[in-house]
Amino acid sequence: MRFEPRPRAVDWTILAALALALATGVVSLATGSVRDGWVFFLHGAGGLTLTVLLFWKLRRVRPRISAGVRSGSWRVLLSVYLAVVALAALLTGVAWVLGANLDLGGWTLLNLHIGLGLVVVPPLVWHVLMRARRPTSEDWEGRRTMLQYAGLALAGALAWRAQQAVVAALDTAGADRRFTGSKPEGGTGNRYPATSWVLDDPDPVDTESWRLHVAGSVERPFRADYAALTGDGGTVAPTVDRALLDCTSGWYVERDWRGVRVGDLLDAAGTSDDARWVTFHSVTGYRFGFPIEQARELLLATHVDGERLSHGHGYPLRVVAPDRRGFQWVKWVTAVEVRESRDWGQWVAIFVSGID
Ligand SMILES: Nc1nc2c(c(=O)[nH]1)N[C@H]1C(S)=C(S)[C@@H](COP(=O)(O)O)O[C@H]1N2
Ligand SMILES: [Mo]
Repeated sequence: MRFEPRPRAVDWTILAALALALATGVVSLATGSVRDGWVFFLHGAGGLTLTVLLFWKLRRVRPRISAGVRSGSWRVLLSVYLAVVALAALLTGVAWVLGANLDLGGWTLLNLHIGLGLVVVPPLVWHVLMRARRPTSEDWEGRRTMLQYAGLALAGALAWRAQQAVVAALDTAGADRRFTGSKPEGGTGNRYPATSWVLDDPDPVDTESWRLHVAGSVERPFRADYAALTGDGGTVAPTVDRALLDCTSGWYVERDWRGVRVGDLLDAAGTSDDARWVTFHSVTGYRFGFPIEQARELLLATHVDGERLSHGHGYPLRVVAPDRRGFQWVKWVTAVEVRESRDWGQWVAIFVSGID
């Protein structure tokens, strides 16, 4: 039996695998919960399967490519560009898993992988629009095709498993990765990278004038000063949560965060019956929201491992959101807004905040 499916089947499977890799890649950025571990598995196994498919395809079209490049056909050149970007995305993904990293001025090899993944999209769309041929039933027919695809899926899963084993055996920097791909940053307290993900870079917050506003769909909106939140003023009792901050740049730290439980703040304000979401606003305009039941469990931290938060890590107050990716841990919080509906604008705000 020939292991390689028919050309058109290979092409469409590449498209499906690319779509899967892109979709799981995007989704993986927004989740940090172990329950969503399968998303990361599909991303890894799908990427490895894609490598095999691309190998078949490139071997097949090689003569056409050389002819096209020699005659300077821009269509072929664009296709070559697509192949190069896609292969670079695969390569950087695998290299990251194997423990490699790069210092790209604050960006990591994982960021580069994400960037390459996004750069694949325009030439891919163009390639599909220009060249896609509808597959005929012959391309798929029969038990053979089913077996080929079962084999492919199995090979992807096994390659993924083997890769995990190799990394563990080599004990490279890749070995301590979480299922999200992130690697540990050591240290204690404030000693770990301070990350602002696009442009946020506020002046240090002056807690003489700073207040936390609790408002929106509540019965008794109020403001609290810094002392009230650290326990000195006694509005709400501080508590400590051990929680893991996992940034999509590919690192994580685990710390003891001390602060006030959001549920206590909401109880003090008395939420209305229609309250469904809670958005945390930063002094920079950055903001992120959570369903109210989840928001109640979160901590607004003033301290990390017993140290007052440094400016870079969000002094005076930051969100601590276990199982959520770092970008949702809003820093320099100044308002807790109780809402009746979801805040879609946050997806714009996290990209454009800090632009003045
Ligand atoms: N206001 C604001 N909060 C923010 C960010 C930001 O850019 N602005 N970056 C987020 C991202 S991407 C991460 S990973 C964490 C990083 O927290 P750290 O600076 O303590 O490492 O903060 C989050 N909170
Ligand atoms: Mo991040």
